Amino acid sequence: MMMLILAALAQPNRTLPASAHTYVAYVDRVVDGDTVVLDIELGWGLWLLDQPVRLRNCWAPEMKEDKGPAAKASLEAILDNDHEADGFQPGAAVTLRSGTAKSLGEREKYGRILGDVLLDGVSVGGEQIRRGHATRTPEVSAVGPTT
Ligand SMILES: [Ca+2]
Repeated sequence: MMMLILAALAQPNRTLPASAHTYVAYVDRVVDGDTVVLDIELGWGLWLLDQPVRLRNCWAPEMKEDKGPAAKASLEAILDNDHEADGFQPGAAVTLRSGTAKSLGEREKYGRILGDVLLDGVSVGGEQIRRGHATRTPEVSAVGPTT
């Protein structure tokens, strides 16, 4: 990855794609109602493992807040890889979508990737909002590309 990052820095005027990047990823665990840890498959046998991903445009209460644990449980229920077995099972395959050219490489204030996570084509963050465990946050505090 470092080589890729250095190559990107050496070409500051390169044209960024207009469309989002889309990756296959697998759910490792749920951190809270709006953050998951994913193993992201980049292609060519390359992986980004254990990446905290903040669901874009979705805000759920912190774990220390009253409604935090319920929001986490809801996201675990959505992303559970085995609904027959008790508790949360990791490994569900999801689609991770980056931003468009304007927001490519977008990360939020704690350095987490900001992305859209889709399960069977449905936005996981949107589902959290529909279930009443999160609110939409177009103003989520992004700090822009880390490069
Ligand atoms: Ca289960």
